Amino acid sequence: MTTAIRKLLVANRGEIALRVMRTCREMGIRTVAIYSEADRLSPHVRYADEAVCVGPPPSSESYLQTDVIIDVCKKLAVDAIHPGYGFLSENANFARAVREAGLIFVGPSPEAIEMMGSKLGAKAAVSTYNIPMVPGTPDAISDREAAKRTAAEIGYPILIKASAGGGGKGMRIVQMEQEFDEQMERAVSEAISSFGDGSVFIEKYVTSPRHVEIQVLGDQHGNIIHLFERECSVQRRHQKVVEEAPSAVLTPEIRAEMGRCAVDVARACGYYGAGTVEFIVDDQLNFYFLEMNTRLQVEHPVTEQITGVDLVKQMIYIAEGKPLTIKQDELEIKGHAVEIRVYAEDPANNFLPDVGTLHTYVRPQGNGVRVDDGFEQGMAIPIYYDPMIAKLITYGATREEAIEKMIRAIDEYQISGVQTTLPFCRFVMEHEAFRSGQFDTHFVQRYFTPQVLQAQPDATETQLAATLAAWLLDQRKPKAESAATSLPVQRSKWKENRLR
Ligand code: MV4
Repeated sequence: MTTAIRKLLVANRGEIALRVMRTCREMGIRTVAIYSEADRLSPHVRYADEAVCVGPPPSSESYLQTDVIIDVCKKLAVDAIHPGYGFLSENANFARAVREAGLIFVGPSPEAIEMMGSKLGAKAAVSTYNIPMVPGTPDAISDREAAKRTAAEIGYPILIKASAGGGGKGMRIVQMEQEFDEQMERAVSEAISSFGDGSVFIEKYVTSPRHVEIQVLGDQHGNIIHLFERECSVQRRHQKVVEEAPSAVLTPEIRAEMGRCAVDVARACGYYGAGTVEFIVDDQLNFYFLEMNTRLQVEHPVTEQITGVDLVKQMIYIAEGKPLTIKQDELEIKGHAVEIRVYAEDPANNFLPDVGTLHTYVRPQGNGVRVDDGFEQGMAIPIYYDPMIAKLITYGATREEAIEKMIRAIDEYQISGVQTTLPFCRFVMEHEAFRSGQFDTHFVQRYFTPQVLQAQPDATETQLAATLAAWLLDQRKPKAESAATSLPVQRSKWKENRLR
């Protein structure tokens, strides 16, 4: 049975809310935005066909208000809710409440969310399939001495992980047996305080892993496909900074094998919707299943670029109950895509959030450049939410070309009023280890110091002042005589905001 979605509410904000609404518009689906008092002027609010304020700025009083959101759906005759990422996207109770209100949740079943929300649950679910996992304990640790014996068997260093954890929270490295008790106590108390669940397990610590994840799509009829991998090893404190597709190191054989495993992981939990199966890959290219993310991910655009598949469109079709029309053997990787996350953070100052007003905000354009953002020039970046300003995605025939386009696009990007991670991303793009593809999750730790940003080419302040003066003069001329209509683009300190 299929149910047509005519009107969809996006329970999110910023770039992802816009991203989802754009596809809805292409599909002829009417859109409803929700927004907090801090987001009244946001593009996602203006883009939507209708918009409703759901509360004060803090997320807990607005974007996380299940009952309020469902009420809005009833009042406005909404058929479906897309949760985006973050907020309520991986909240099984929310998905259940949506279903019980007679609405369509554009995502997986509450049962699948629940199962994969627990790392131990996920491991148990896939145990009947032939999926490589890091050696460790299959259950929550109840007997510490038994766990120590397991740790000695698999060999130190080991990692203690919280079953309910995510994004590296509640994770502890244990280098040797002497540290075991202390780290175990820390891990458990961190797990209890962060997740209200003290279940932990241990795994052998893979010392120099790459983070490679596989995008999957499943329909409600049991068809599951994968859309190849994304490599997300360049990250800082579990915050991804650069993502790309495909990975620079996978062979077609390993890719096919990982894809098959990812499809089995999805099958193991009766998955439908878009999901991501996360693996770590060691320096011998052995891969191990870690966990599954049951949402549309921030970095999904790189997959869209190399496959030509609109993932949000597929999510909507799946939610309507339609069978997948894409066949696995019809899919192929075409070209290469790179994404960087542009944050309002100061890379010269330990990446401290630097929220403020976007005095200058001019996006890069041109062939192979995609910018997914939720801001406009003059807007303030609210302190209440994630400080991501934009995702900048470039696409080229080869990895080299995508990287070259990225450097060009970073140089075109003009942001002033806040410090951003653009100079840091430029550093990554220029780095030999990144260029060669020989890097792992320790890339930032290993190579980045704030000093490396000083070495980047840029205009002197004098040059910049001259450029600005010329532009200002030009602006005062009558329109027809005007030689330039916008600031000339050069490698400048605009993005580093020296003129604030
Ligand atoms: C690991 C690991 C090494 N060995 N598991 C971090 C987040 C969570 N999703 C899994 N993580 C890791 N699990 C074993 N057995 C190293 C990491 C890890 C990591 C993984 C992916 C991307 C970035 C990372 C940064 C530090 C540690």
